[in-house]
Amino acid sequence: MKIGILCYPTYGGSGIVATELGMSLADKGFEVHFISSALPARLDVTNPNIFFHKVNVQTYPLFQYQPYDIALSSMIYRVVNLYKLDILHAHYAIPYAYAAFTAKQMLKADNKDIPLVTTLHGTDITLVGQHPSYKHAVEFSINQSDTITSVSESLKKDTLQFFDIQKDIQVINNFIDNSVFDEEGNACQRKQFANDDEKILIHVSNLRPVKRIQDVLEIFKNVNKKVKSKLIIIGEGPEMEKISEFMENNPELIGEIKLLGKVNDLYRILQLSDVFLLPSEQESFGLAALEAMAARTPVISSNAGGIPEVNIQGETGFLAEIGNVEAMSNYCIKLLSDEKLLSEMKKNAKAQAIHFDLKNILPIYIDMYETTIAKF
Ligand code: GMT
Repeated sequence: MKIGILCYPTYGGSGIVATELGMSLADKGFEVHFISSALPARLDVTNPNIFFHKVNVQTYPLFQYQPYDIALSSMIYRVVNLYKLDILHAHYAIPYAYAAFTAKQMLKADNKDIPLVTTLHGTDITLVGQHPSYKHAVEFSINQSDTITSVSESLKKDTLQFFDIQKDIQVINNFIDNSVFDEEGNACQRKQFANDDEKILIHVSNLRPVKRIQDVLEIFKNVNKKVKSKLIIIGEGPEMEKISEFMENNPELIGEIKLLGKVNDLYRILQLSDVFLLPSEQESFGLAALEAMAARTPVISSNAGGIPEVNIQGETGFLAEIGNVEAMSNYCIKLLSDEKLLSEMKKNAKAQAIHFDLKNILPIYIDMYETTIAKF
């Protein structure tokens, strides 16, 4: 099977899921063609089954906005023809499902066609896709997809609530490859971030307002008063300003908070952390929480969207209402002050990550591709 994957190249969850999925399919012998505006962050192009096609946008002074979606449709059409692809998989409805639909129309004009799978990831439904400027086109292109998948039950419910969807939505959960977490984080590394008597709290995101960074900082402030600790923040994004502002207002915490930006060895840092904070306003799944769990790190989170499908109350961590900083702080203090509870939750977090292992989810994707092609 030859599969075309359309995705964002950046560190966002949808791009990561698309890249990891494509690489795993390539390892299984499938030919996988990535079509994106830049090389996806984690893509290993040394695998002979992986191909990367960069979408080039021709800039022209007449255009106030460069027509990226036209370049994308054109590239999809070209790659499908050149490499005789069997199926297209759009990750994130905007603009991928829409551009793939246009490419299909171009193929139809040549008496050809290709099945299209669209995977809904979250903000394409719960935030951006609902904006009146996009809503009709998003709804239309989702309905034009041959198969629709969503990364959680919660996102499926939201999609059916916010859009008039005419087809079934298959839930295929996000996954994690636990085999890359097998090595234990070493003590020497831990010392780079905290003293032996300190706990490590961690937050990883693209620092957008939806992640509620202010809550991460306030939780840490409360915890730090009771438990010797450090906070590691990984990622870059528009809320960086809020962190600087918080540090200005809380100078005593400057030495306790480490801002690492984008890192290459995320998993090794997660492995030496004690608790992962995810107080998001919205989260269709919470891939970052799953990555933390695979690294044996329990999660203190909000109960937004699909998080409760991943983080289980009292087992793999604790959940509270969105914005309930006090409850999340208290849970965190409770967890970090009780070694027995902490070690139990670390074990449970890992067990939950194994439940979402790549080995369990990849066959579901392959089966879904085969069914989609067979029905087409
Ligand atoms: O969370 C983000 O802002 C990035 C976004 C994306 O699409 O890149 O993440 C969404 O997709 C991830 C992968 O399926 C999910 O794990 C995230 O929960 C989801 N984010 C939101 O719903 C806010």
